[in-house]
Amino acid sequence: MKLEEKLVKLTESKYGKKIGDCTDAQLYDCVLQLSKDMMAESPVIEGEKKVYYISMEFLIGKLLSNNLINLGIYEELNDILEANGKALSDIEEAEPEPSLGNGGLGRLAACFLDSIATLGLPGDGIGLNYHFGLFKQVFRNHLQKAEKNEWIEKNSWLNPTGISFEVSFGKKKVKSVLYDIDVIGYENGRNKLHLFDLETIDESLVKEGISFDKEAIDKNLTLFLYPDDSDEAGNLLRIYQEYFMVSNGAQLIIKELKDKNRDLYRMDEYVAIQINDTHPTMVIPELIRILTDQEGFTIEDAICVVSRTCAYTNHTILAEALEKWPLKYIEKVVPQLIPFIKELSNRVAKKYKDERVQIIDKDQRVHMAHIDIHYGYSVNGVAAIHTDILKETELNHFYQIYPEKFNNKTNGITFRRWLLSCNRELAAFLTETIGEGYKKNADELEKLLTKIDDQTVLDKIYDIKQSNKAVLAAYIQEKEGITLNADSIFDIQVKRLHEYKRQQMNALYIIHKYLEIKKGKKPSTPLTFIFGAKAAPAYVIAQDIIHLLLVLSEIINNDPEVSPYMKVVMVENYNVSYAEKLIPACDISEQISLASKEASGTGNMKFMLNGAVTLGTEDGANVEIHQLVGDDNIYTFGKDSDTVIAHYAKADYVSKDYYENSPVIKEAVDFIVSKEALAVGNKENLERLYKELLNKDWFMTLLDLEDYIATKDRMFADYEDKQKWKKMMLVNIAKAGFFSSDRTIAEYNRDIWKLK
Ligand code: 26Q
Repeated sequence: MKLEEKLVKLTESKYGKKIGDCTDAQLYDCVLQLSKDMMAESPVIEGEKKVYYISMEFLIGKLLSNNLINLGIYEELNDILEANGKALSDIEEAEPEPSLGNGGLGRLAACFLDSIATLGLPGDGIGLNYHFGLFKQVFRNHLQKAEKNEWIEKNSWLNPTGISFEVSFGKKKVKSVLYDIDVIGYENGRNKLHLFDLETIDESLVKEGISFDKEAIDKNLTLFLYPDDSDEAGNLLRIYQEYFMVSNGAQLIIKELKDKNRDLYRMDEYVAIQINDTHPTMVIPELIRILTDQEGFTIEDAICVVSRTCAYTNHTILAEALEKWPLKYIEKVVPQLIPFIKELSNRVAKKYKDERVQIIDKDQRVHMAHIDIHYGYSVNGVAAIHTDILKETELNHFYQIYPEKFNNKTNGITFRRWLLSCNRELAAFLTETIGEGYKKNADELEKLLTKIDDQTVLDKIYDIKQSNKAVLAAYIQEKEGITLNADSIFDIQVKRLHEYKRQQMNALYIIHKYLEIKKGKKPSTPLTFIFGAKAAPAYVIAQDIIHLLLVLSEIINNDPEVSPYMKVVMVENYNVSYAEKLIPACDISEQISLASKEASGTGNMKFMLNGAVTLGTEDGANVEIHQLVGDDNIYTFGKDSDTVIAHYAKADYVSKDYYENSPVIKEAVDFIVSKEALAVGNKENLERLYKELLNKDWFMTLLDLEDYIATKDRMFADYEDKQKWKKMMLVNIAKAGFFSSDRTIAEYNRDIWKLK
């Protein structure tokens, strides 16, 4: 049956209407069904060995547009709808965004699933089906408020499977239910994302905002994604969630092996388990427990085969983000795991005396990463500099023991979502200019370099950017009620809010620029500063930084002297869908983390691919971007990672010295508690932030501020040279091929999974 006939059949049977008479929501429902039916017909990817990517987060974003692209029917459907007076883009708006992740790590997992299927590799995701996911962010009185995010509708991408397992928390038992989401490769077969839910989940537990009874585990377990990304203490609920996920995951893996009559003693020949950060670490003792208690393995055999099956990815060097759970907590949640964790720990203690490599430390805390490193066969970092720091500093004592386990896998992004879907105009132009090949082989983007002197190509890339900026300006007008000048420079920083990412440094630049304009020094081209970020609700300073940004936005946008030259926007509830609108419209990509702290970053890659120029420190994957595009096509500044690491080692960074020695820094910092700022903002928030910067500044904002200001000013000046800027855009696009997650996944497979 033809596509149009299929759709007509659906709209008529579901709503008794013709396509043109349906609402966008009705059409979304029908197109959802149509895609699901087509995906179900696509063959499941099979093979001897399969990878399970196990992760607390899968930040998959809306799925419609991507699935249509991967099914190869986007254009055709677009035309059909248009012929009926409908727009696919409107229909896409009707889809709710699943909010199953915090940020980078969760989005990476989603990109990886797309690439695993696209490369035709057998590989499934294992995670949790959080009903309200990560909180929805709203702004009230210039402060972030968290609300529940209801995203699951009656008809959705979730397919009930009928599969259910029992999970024991000591004597308490709960049951799971499994939902699958099909993951369709780009013009390839199908894998699955397995999301476990609690059978007895009770949404009515949530009354106000995001508060609920934390004790009622049998009702709350899969309500929320713990909204903490590396700060503040974790809690028992997080451990309950982690164990619920891994116990279900382990049972599913063993069930699938048994269904295929595989010999469990040779599990490692059929299965690789990629542990996404330490959050799923308990899968190691859990598998060992199941194999010994239920499958008759000796502890020796169980440890041996599990260790050859599990591989660990590290995403951070922030000490506070490395999970260390008190043994007591784990004992309270899953007493049955304790003997196994102790056994694993004892074996290590017997062999190695070094306190730094122990699993259970002197304070009876369990270092989750240490379980992964001792009892997994691979440890990887997510960018070259990050892996080097792990080897040389953070995990050096482990590297000494197991040099062969350590490897780098520089992150990547799926070009289906971050180019073909979010920037259709650019993708179409690239196809016209260098052919279709880059869609499957991202390195072919380099062909664009042959056009570096082709004026039509340069102009067109620039024009597409301008048109994306106009689209974004209209969207921001509608959503945020702020009018932007589409001809201004769009300078964008979007990512989770964290001091190490230094949104506060960007804010200080904005203050500096504001004061300069006040003094009569106007920029040649108007400037637009855009932020998007959620902050963990318990992370106090992060809330203060959001407050400052909202206060600055209020002051500056309403100042008739300044607002024609600069505007500041903090978009509400930044998420994947918002990113898809912001990234294609960006001129300057802010990647300004304190060197050594950002493991990789993946936003940096998305911006580059869409023709933005990076303003960044030599951190994470920025280093590799720099190497690829060369000195002339990136703006770097700030102290390097060695210098920063030395400051920490010697504890000799004193922020006040920088404040006192630089009138520019002093003026900007003082503004935070100026009369003007206090007239709009709260004393408590602003004073706390001011004091933090002066007395602590753990992430060394003031260390790099002057260099940042100078470099950013140079960048704005260079923007005036349109020809130069256009060439920089082109080089950035052309060199982005390396950051395709297809490349990353091919490397995981070659070095770690060895699937085929
Ligand atoms: C830990 C303990 C208790 C509760 C929560 C957590 C927790 C939750 C989420 C800790 C960390 C995270 C998320 C980390 C993350 O997103 N890291 C990012 O991973 C990206 C993909 O590799 C990198 O590009 C980023 O550099 C890194 O910050």
